[in-house]
Amino acid sequence: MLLKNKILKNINIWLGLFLLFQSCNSEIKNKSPRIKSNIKIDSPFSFEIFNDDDTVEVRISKTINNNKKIKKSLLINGNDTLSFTDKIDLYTNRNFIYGKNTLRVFVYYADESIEKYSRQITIYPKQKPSELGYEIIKILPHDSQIYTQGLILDQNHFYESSGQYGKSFLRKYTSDEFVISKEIKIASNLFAEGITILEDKLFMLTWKSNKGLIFDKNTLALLDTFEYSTEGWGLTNNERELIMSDGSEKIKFIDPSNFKINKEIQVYDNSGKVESLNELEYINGKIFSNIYGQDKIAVINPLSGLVENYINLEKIMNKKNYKNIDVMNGIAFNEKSNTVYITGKWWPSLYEIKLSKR
Ligand SMILES: [Ca+2]
Repeated sequence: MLLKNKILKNINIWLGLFLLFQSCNSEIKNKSPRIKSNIKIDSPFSFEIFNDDDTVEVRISKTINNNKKIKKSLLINGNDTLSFTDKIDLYTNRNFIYGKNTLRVFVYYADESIEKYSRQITIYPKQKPSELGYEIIKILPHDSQIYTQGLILDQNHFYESSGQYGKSFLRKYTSDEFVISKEIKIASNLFAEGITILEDKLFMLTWKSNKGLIFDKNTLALLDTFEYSTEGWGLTNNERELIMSDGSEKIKFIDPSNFKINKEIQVYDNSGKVESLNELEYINGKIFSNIYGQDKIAVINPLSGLVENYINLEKIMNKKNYKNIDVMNGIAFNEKSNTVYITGKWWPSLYEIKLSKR
């Protein structure tokens, strides 16, 4: 009997909790926590896509129940602040960046209240990237044990990082005889990624550890570490800033003295965002980027993120001749000869190529 009572009591508690939960739910439904919108943005639509030279019409209207008198409206776009009443036209070639842009609208009422609204739009470049041609100058040996993540030429040495957990290393070897001058193992919990040399320091990213390593470029002695919030993929520099990819369409420009992000660009071509940006090389004012999984290099404008050219390297190597090779990755620039070195993960060759306009 006692047991029965206990069960009944438990059922009652559960029933009570259930009813309480139900009533809470209906209360939330009845009293919407959403703030009432007094303004509608009629144009542009959310996530609407525009091209270069398009006009973006920004148009707002009051909702039916809004009787408040509008004193003025402001549109904030990038660094521009524009005053308008209910409609204003913007040109996409003024202060927009390729990719996602957020337009902010501030509505000031006569009763001193202010409302803020925002809308995201996307800008695509109109221009289709042209293809660059290439000529193979030389085919050189490449250690097929290297799972190439970063490749650079600095004076008479190549520096190359090899990835994977427990197997990552950094190698420095001569560019003429391919003799190893120095090689160091990377801690087994780190997956080595992109490398770049700025002044006498070699900076290395790691894939998912949010941790970068700084080495002395001569001795490869570890000097310091740094942190970042995204994955680490490719790395290069413009002599002032580190330039970093993270596997997305974004490229970050980082101050090497404090690792703060100075700027970020979104990489777009005429058909949309270009993701999986991998190994990087800064060549004559442009960012060259391997695209992960494709034998294709994007030549990117560092100011706008526009892909100006593609280099199609699908035919550089007859892959049927080789087993166990992975994706193309690795771009290094030879300033003296104005040539570019290309390789891939576990590739047996390093290709020296000269680029040409088609
Ligand atoms: Ca490189």
